[in-house]
Amino acid sequence: MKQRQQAWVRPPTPSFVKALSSHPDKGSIQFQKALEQHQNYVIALQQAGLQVKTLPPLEEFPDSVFIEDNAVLFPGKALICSMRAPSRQGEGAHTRPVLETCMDIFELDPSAHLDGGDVIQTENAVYVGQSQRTGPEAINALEQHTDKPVIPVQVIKGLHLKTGASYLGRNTLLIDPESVDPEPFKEFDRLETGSEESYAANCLAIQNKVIFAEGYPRLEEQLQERGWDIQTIPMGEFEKADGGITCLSLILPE
Ligand code: CIR
Repeated sequence: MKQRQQAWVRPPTPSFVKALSSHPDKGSIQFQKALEQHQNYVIALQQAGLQVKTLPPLEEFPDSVFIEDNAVLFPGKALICSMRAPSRQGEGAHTRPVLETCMDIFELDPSAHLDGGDVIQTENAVYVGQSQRTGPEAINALEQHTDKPVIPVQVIKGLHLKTGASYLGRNTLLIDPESVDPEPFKEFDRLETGSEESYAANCLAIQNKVIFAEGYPRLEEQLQERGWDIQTIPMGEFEKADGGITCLSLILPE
């Protein structure tokens, strides 16, 4: 029997209220509510057919719930990121031992900065955001681990490339062109968020199912019309910490 694809998550801890954020409501983050939203997220992953593995929470790292940023995963190997934000720099060392159990590990040179949230992988290319957190050195570092072309993308607004764009599969890309330069993605069938629904640009597709932030009805309807099966979940507490849906998991390549 084929094994289910795995998703790894790390629940928030009480220190999550001190997460890095540029959001105006960051002062009202509620830990208990974040924990409930995280539990809902896990259920959504399971309902999408993934096997979820929960790693221990890390109280000393307020942003460690955003585990996507710790590593870039390729089939059979993981590139552990070297993160620019000082308060996040020790997170990768905690995620590495679990990744080591099932794949080859490579560490990014500490002089090169890269967050996993800046990497979108498609069938034909690896796109890397040039953002507040990820610099041009990451392009070369990624090229050493993939045969696909590595294409830089300017992040205009927001934290990461994936804050403003998501690849769903079937050549479909969701994008906020005010946050992410759309030019490198012109070959895709693009669905634009508009500035009011920009937060929903970050979503997670598992085959035909899309885990999607609650409260963005226009985009939700457009995706449904295109045949995607949408599962909405509340993301308010994570949004206040500049985090989106993909940030909350590491999905192991099949
Ligand atoms: C940070 O500033 O690092 C966190 N508060 C948010 C990280 C979001 N991660 C992601 O987009 N992959």
